[in-house]
Amino acid sequence: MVDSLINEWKHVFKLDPDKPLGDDALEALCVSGTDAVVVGGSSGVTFDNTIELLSRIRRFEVPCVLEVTSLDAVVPGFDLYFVPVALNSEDANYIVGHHQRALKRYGGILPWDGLLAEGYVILNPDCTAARISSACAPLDVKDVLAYARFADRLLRLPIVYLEYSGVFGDMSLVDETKKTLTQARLFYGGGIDGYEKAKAAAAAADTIVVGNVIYDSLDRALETVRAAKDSAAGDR
Ligand code: 1GP
Repeated sequence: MVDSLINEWKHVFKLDPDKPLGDDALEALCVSGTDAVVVGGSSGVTFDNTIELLSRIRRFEVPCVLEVTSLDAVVPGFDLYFVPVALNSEDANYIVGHHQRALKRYGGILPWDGLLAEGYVILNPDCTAARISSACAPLDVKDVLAYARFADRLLRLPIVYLEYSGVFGDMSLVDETKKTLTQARLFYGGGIDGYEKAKAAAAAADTIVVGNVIYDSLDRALETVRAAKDSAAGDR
């Protein structure tokens, strides 16, 4: 089952195809011990910059996932495809509309075994994803838990993703959300900028997603891998 591939993942890097990244930095990230590299971004993602980044990542063994955010940038050849469903969007396009149009175009040729839906709850109202999807945020804990249950129990989505992109979130909320899930894996992303925050987030979530810091400080980005491993070792 494709779901089982992600069940061991504690840490992933999210690389933005619209941001420059040198070969040495890319190599360091890919051989860092991270569990996977996710390619995705909220804006400026094109077929060309996505395929270019994929071909560079493919020099390494790390699993590589495309988070599909643009119909024009669906590049074949990734190990998995994550399809975001923005649960707290006030624009139905980000819950079902774009997805329905994608299936109209690609429904007959999609590698269904490699597709996983992510139930996003976008909690930083100032992030690009929140603005683009008209996310209803911030939310209180009851709202978040209700979305998490909706995704986990009703829709049976394999991933619930608490997205604080750009800011570090409320780890008690993340922890509480994880406890409500019965089968979905809890991804957390946002503001992880080094060892300490990565360790705290890895203790609260199942999988942590590290993005922006890659482009600010490669050393601090790499420390987050060790933090996730240390957290997992402490869990045992
Ligand atoms: C963004 O959740 C990821 O989609 C990671 O967030 O860029 O803040 O690390 P940061």
